[in-house]
Amino acid sequence: MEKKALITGVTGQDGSYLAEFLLEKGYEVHGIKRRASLFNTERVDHIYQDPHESNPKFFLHYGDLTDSSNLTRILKEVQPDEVYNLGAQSHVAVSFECPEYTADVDAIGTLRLLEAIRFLGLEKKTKFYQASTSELYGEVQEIPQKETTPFHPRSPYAVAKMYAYWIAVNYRESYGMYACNGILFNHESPRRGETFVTRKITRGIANIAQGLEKCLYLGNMDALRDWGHAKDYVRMQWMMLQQEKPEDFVIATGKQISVREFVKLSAQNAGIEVEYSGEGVDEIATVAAITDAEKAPALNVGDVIVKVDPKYFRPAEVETLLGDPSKAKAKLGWVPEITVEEMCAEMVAHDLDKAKQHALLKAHGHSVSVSVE
Ligand code: NDP
Ligand code: GDR
Repeated sequence: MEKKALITGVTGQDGSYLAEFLLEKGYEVHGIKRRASLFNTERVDHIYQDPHESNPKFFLHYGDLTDSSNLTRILKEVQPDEVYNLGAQSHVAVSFECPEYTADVDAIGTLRLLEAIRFLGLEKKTKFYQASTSELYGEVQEIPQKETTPFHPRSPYAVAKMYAYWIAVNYRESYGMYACNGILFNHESPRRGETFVTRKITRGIANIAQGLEKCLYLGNMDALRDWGHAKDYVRMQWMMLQQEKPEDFVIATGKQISVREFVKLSAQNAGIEVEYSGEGVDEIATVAAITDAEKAPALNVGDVIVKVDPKYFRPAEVETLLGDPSKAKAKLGWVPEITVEEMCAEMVAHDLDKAKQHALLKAHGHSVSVSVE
């Protein structure tokens, strides 16, 4: 029998890769999208299926994690075998600006979904995946972090996700639900939101190389992250729901690099060697050499392309994260296939393509706006 999956956050980075993955596996896939004043389905447009055609396998429903009756209605209609709760206000820095909303969506939204499953009597049928996060470790108590490492969240986002983590565990223990947490470390791709640091860097450097922007402003350059590729991580989300018993898993690469190193790597992929000078808020990255002038026609040796802007510092920072994915490897045979170097190359190539198109439009007199945050 064909399985049905429901994905919250289907229009996001992970939701789009997961929907593709499940469709390839033969699932009927339902996703929840939010109402927006502009189209917000760009990441899933390529898998859109016209509901008027015969036998569609991909369905989008309007909904929101803040709306219990809506979630209950969709769950009742779909009767999913698997629910992937990926929807969230997922930006750590923004959670300091909008803490109450973040708690409502990320913490109580998870409770709403679990409670709707229970209310509908689906708790023995529907398996539940919760998008937990390495941000739970925050002020790290142990290096590397594994499933047993104590939590110390450092942002309203992480505190909300901590509630979601424990409520998923609680529904598992209280009602025998197949509910599990994937404690995922940072994962990126060309579909990563433009305000997360990796994408901000690859996009910023591509735009600067093509003459669309002058300088990239960043916050904490010392932050260390264990960055993997979203494609590898959604595969693991599915694997976690195919076990006999629900368990929580850390998903990570086991390797970390700093924001500063990620800038350097991105620049190299854009045909530029950079050198750093200055310290703290005065640190800058300057073009030391151009290795591929076709990729970076707008730059000259000596140009300053990265500066620090303290507005990107967070009230409480997570300085270092490094995951230990041994349990996932031992129990599920999961290993990441894409390295941070390969991922960075893919992201820069994608953003350079876009920047070249924009530069061409600009050269022909069209107005091109490059949003920066
Ligand atoms: P994105 O920010 O790319 O996607 C978030 C999704 O949630 C979007 O589809 C967004 O809709 C949707 N959403 C936001 N608010 C609501 C709401 N109120 N009701 C319903 N849907 C909502 O995140 P990622 O794909 O990167 O991450 C997926 C999940 O995994 C998130 O829960 C995130 O917190 C978690 N996570 C991510 C990691 C990462 O490194 N990427 C690591 C660990 C955990 P819209 O498109 O309309 O904005
Ligand atoms: P993070 O990702 O907070 O780890 O959360 P992000 O890419 O936003 O930050 C990573 C690190 O880079 C530092 N940084 C900057 N960050 C941003 N966004 N913009 C900047 O200009 C900048 N300069 C330096 C940050 O301070 C931080 O240390 C992501 C999200 O996907 C969460 O949803 C997820 O749970 C975690 O990863 C795991």
